[in-house]
Amino acid sequence: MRVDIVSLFPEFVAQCAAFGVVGRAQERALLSLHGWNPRDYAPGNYRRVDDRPFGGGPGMVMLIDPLHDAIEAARAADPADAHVVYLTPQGTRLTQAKVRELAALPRLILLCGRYEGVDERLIEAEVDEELSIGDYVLSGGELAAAVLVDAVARLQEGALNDAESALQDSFEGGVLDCPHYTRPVEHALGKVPDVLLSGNHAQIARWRRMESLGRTWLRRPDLLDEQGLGKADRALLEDFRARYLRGLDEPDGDA
Ligand code: 6GU
Repeated sequence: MRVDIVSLFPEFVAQCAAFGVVGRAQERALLSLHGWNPRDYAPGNYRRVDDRPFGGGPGMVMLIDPLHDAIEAARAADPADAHVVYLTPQGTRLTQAKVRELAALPRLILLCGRYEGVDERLIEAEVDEELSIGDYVLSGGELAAAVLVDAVARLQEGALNDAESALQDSFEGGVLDCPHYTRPVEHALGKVPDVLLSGNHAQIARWRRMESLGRTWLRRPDLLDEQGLGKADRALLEDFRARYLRGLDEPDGDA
């Protein structure tokens, strides 16, 4: 897929995408990134890209024209229809479901704001969707764009190796991942759970599923649709809860 970044700091996003799975996706030509700097489309010696807000108040607002011209230049660089996303804390929250939807498109244009924001008329005219990556404020959309690029890149067919893909599949159930351990078995920080050393693959799978469900219940109850769980999962979660509550009762016990 092709992703165009419209930003005062397009190299910032490119750097974030240069390593690991995303860097490899670019080497494999599964992802191509292109930067467009609105400053390059701003006239005059000052190349001004922002101005004071009508109505007064602090901060600056990004001007329509440099952004508009940068977006149009990005659109014209490829014949495929582009879905334009504005990264802003005012957007709807990015989820893995939205990532999957966007990852299936042929191309995206990501608009990154700085300052207090972007003139609303530019958003109305050019933007298809406004997205936020969470309930906190960043100083610009670039990090959010980098997050989105990472998330869509790893879903491109062929971006992940087999092992990474298998891992990915195991997350698709909407529950958190289970804990992982590697050597040594015995360490000053603790011992690896016996079940993982048992060689009993059914027991191992059962333990991992129980840990996943239990962690989701403890940490992210908002993700857990208990009614939607199958009978076996509900039983596993009951076992986890019973063990957890015993542990609360007996802080020195082995539960
Ligand atoms: Cl997309 N932009 C900014 N500036 N802050 C954010 C954000 C986006 N998502 C969460 N915080």
